[in-house]
Amino acid sequence: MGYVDEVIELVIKKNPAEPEFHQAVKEVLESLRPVVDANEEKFRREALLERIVEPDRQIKFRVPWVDDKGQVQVNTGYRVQFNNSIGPYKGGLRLHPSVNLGIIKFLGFEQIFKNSLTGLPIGGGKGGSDFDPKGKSDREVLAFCTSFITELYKYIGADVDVPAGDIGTGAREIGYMFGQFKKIKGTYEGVLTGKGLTYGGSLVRTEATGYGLLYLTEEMLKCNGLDIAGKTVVVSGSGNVAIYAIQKAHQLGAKVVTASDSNGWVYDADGIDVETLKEIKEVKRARLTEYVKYRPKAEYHEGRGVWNVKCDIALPCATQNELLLEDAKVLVENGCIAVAEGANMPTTLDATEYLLANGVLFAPGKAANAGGVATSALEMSQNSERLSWTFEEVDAKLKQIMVNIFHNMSNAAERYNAKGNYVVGANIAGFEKVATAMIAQGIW
Ligand code: NDP
Ligand code: 2IT
Repeated sequence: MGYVDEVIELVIKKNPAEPEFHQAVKEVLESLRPVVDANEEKFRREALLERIVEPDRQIKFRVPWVDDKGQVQVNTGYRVQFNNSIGPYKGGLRLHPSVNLGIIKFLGFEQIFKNSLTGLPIGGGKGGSDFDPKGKSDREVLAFCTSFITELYKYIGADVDVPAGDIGTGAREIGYMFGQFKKIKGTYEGVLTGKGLTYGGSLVRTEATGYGLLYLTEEMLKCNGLDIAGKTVVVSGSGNVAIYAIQKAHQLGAKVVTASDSNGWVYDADGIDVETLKEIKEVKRARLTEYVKYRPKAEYHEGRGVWNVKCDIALPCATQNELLLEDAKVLVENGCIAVAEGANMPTTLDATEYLLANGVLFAPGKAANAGGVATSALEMSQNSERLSWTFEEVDAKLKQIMVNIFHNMSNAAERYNAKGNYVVGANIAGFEKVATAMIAQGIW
């Protein structure tokens, strides 16, 4: 058995009941075969793959808080510090009832290579809790966030580990967490990113993941002789990533006709109205059923279904494993030319293979959604120099980073005889820098 297969087997054996982590490891290691084959003896002697699939440490803790009825609730908190060979651990905090260790590990593992691709000095980590912010009052969210940081503060810091937002964690939660960190640690430092603009946040961070997704998609199309203007786009999700992906797609002359949440989806033939979506999701924190009240010509459908809408470009921006093989088949049948992942691992492995085999341009999440964490790293830079850059400055840097990521993954794919396979290219390009740093730093 080859080294790659041995390590995949080892991961499954050592981490049972963590299917999302297995999936993420498989995707990365399968892509690395040509690099591993060319360096097998050295990598084996150094146990490089065994080390890269084992987190530096996993922190799991109790998060007790009091709800509005005076009842004590108990959630589980996690922080997986996966790899800090190129910089402090960096990655978001997911607050969703589905959160478990395997999900945080898959996200932390992806983050290592994503962060490497940004070209910025950030290592990989991820955290979160099975707390569900939906339907909770501001006071309950504050109670949870305060308790969460009262434990997590011991393990994070501007030069150690810098968490940020992810599903269920936005500006409100980051603010509450920053306040508690400051109170108990007594330092005013860039320990979290995605902060409010009045206390160390960066302009463009809110928009960054969605905007970055479109900058990379635009470059991918351009380099394949295509123009994004005039294209019909379907988007899933209606959260932070989806909203700003839709906004930038419209600015670039494309038309986005769908958005979704975990209950259903909307089709708006005139193009999704971003201001309406922001009002419903960012201000009212309501369900997507509200959309048709503002836009009577639009349609609301229960359940899933955005991938059945005819489109040129599909942008999954909700969650993992939301685009299945059957969806990929419909997309291909409907003439879809490109899929770019705004979410982390939204496309299953068999769906990805099907899209690639059928000539669909496919930008994997660790490249396509890297704009969020890249702008977080720009927030860290601004915090370190105690200055704030303008919107235009940050946006220009973000765009350049996304264009560079596209070319780095495209070139890496070509170097290993996999021209146009950006999954292989992104994994190899992300891995090379981390591997070089790990080997240079001895055995740890
Ligand atoms: P939000 O919480 O702002 O929005 C998440 C959206 O996805 C909501 O519309 C939500 O619907 C939907 N969703 C979440 N879980 C599920 C589920 N299990 N089934 C169906 N729909 C679901 O999160 P973000 O927009 O920040 O994150 C979206 C994705 O992008 C995630 O995969 C995240 O890891 C990834 N990402 C986020 C970055 C960021 O900067 N925020 C950066 C890079 C990647 P509902 O409201 O009904 O739950
Ligand atoms: O998946 C991700 O890259 C994020 N949720 C953003 C992480 C960050 O540190 O900004």
